[in-house]
Amino acid sequence: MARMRSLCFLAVVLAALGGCLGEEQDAQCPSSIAVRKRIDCHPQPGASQESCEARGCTWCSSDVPNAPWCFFPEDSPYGYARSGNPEQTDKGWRVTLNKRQAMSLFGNDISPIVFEVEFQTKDRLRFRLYDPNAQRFEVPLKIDGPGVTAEEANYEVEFSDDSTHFTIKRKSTGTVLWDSPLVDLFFSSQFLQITTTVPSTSVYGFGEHEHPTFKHNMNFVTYGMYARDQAPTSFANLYGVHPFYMCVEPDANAHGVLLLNSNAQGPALARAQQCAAEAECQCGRNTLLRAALTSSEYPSLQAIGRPHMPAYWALGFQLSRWGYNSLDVLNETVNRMKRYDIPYDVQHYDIDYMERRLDFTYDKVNFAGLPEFFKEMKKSGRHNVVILDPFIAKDEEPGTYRPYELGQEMGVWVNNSDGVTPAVGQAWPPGDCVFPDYSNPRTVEWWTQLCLEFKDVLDYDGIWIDMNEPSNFMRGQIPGCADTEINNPPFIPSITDRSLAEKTLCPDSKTYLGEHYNTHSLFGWSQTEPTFNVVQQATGKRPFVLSRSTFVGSGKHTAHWLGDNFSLWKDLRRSIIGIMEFNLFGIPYIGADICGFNYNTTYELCLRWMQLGSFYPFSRNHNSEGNIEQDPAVFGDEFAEISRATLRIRYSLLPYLYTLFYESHVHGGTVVRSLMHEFTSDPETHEIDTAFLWGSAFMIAPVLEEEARTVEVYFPDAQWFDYYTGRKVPSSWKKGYYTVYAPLDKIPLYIRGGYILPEQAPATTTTESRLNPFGLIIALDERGKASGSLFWDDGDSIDTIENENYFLAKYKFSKGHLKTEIVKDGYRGADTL
Ligand SMILES: *[C@@H]1O[C@H](CO)[C@@H](O)[C@H](O)[C@H]1NC(C)=O
Ligand SMILES: *[C@@H]1O[C@H](CO)[C@@H](O)[C@H](O)[C@H]1NC(C)=O
Ligand SMILES: *[C@@H]1O[C@H](CO)[C@@H](O)[C@H](O)[C@H]1NC(C)=O
Ligand SMILES: CC(=O)N[C@H]1CO[C@H](CO)[C@@H](O)[C@@H]1O
Repeated sequence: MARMRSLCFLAVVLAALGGCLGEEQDAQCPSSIAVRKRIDCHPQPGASQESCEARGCTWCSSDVPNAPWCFFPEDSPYGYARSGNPEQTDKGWRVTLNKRQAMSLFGNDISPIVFEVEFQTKDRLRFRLYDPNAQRFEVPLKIDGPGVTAEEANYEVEFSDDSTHFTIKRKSTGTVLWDSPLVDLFFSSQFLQITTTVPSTSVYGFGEHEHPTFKHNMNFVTYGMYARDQAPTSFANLYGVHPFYMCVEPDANAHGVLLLNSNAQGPALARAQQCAAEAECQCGRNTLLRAALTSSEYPSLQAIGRPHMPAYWALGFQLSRWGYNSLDVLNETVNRMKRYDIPYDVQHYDIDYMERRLDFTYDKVNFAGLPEFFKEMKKSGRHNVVILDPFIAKDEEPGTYRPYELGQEMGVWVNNSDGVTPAVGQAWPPGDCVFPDYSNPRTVEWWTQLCLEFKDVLDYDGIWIDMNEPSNFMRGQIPGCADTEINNPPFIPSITDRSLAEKTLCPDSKTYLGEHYNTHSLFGWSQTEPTFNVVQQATGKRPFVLSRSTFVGSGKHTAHWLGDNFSLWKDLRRSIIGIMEFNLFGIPYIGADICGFNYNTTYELCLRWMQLGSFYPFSRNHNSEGNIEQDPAVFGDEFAEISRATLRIRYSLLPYLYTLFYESHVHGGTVVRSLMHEFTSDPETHEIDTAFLWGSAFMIAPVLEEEARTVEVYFPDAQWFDYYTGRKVPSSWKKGYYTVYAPLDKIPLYIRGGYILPEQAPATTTTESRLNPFGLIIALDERGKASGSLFWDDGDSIDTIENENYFLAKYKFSKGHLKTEIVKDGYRGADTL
């Protein structure tokens, strides 16, 4: 009990409204539970009839793929029962729950527990389940609201008449958004399970994963979550953790649920044929859920923090690769980019710029002259981003490697379970290394000092923080993990290798915030804010941070890319799903490695990827060591010209994209979004993940297949215009798929009538394009109207919005006239455009 730990497993059973097919039970089974409503009673591998029945559950096979054969019977011997009436609290009420019986699935069950409800805002409710007799680890994210009365709230929380379920309803429609039977609730030392029924199968989110579709497959699918250095593979847990889902209700309202927990977890989703569906999830000790009920703007992000405002240059095209291996090769690459005049703003420097992969050094042989090269890049209006890894070599000659010696002196590393000796592992640098514990304020001091000093060596504009899951090239630190409960819990969710230590540190390692068991998936998150702050301090400008590992709320400080993807057509296609999901997670500044990271790319794949990637919010071509070069200038004239033309479209629309980032920063919401987001009442759009929108108005419908010269594009009900010709698409193309022509040099792009998009003549860098004339694209709807806005500032000063140093105009077009309303006129530079 003294230890703070948690592991959980949450089963969410989603049942759609209306008559249900497929509710029939399996003929041979003694149970009256329909196959598709089964909840797994043996979530760890190795179930047998014997082990199943020993735990009081029903064993019965099934033909339904992945359906559990061991499941809870109707009269489950588990769960909790309510004791007494709810007691009023400041912002809601709380009630005590007692365990019903002595049976235990994984031991150490906790009883009583408290179920507490807070009416935080009229659209946001938080409920918590906690142990009233022990202080357990909680994710250090403050999510609070002013509080409203039950009458003011747009939702209603109640226990069913027989007190066996608690439900959350949307008041205006009566739709049940959450319905948890107390018999399915588990709350033990290292296992927590909660199940719920949600009102439809239009469920999105849960990350970070490579999902094959944006709308989830609900056929007993499980997605484990636990930060991991793992190239994207279906079902594998990847770099970050976002236990958030959004559900579109049958009447096109939507709500989101955040299961705020940092332990290893594994939501599983299943459904009963047409109607019932089940999502199973898993959460920790200190679960806190958010039900945000909003009608049109899904992630208002009010609770977790809104995304940072990227610098304008950060919206330019970016180039990277691991394995230039010398400044000469890099310089050649840059020179050919210039020769073809391909728009290009940012150069990234992966670990090969370092001396023997040591942080805060550069290779003075192969990259001799790098500081001067940074200056040349700057002079040409470009920016430089350097990579830094979260492991520090400990075996360098004494007196030669200050980052280690200073850190050692300051006591900044993650420690072993003894709390005093540093955890030692192996990663990129030679010899062994230690891991900075960024949750420790002393580590932040150390990191800040080193990053500031390094700025005098290489004049960087941004920092890329990689490998911060944290990655360690072994199972646990040297000499391996002790065989204890914390390192080997009785249940491990369906994460790769079913190990909490594989490719990282032992769960019993000590960080300032708590045991690694609880803080593992917060490692990258805890590194992000200090890095954001030091980049701001070092540059005196709006910071650029790119983090591989992210958690709830990371978007406040960082960009993200989808990791070490493959140069495959499948990955090209799935990148759209990834960028739409990260927009739901509040990290809109997102992209995938254009042309793919692993494997050699091909001419056609890379060309189609340059076209799609030209519309990623974070647009970067990046490549792994040992692969053929894949920058857009290396494939010859035709390729370069097509890439240049597509990027020039991006650059001309950057004022629109920048305005969308402003909206997201100030009001929350997405930058890139699915068609479902804008046309929610059209069920066809719920499944579409091959096309996407910038804001409300700009549709990108890329080619995603080899040798394809056409695309099937779905046109939701609106007036659409072909971006290239300005012509209306035929008015008969409404709510249907139409085949459009997409030769190699073209990515289909459409503008939605009713909107005004600001644009600016493109140039080779944003430094130059920002000086060019502006224009407006006015696309009228059927009534001859349109509206839009433009946000503009100097592009890289800190807090221009907070300091009101910006220009904001609203445009309205009707009856043949354009009306401009200047909302804010705080930026001088806007006068000359
Ligand atoms: C890069 O190439 C340009 C053009 O050939 C040359 O002028 C410049 O000196 C080179 N810079 C470095 C650091 O090699
Ligand atoms: C780790 O150990 C060092 C001493 O080596 C100590 O100064 C530091 O406070 C410890 N940190 C944690 C989080 O235990
Ligand atoms: C990629 O191409 C290079 C150069 O042709 C070759 O040496 C390498 O083996 C290729 N890699 C793969 C994975 O095929
Ligand atoms: C091309 C691509 O980016 N594919 C996948 C890469 O990995 C992420 C996970 O971070 C997926 O979401 C992408 O779809």
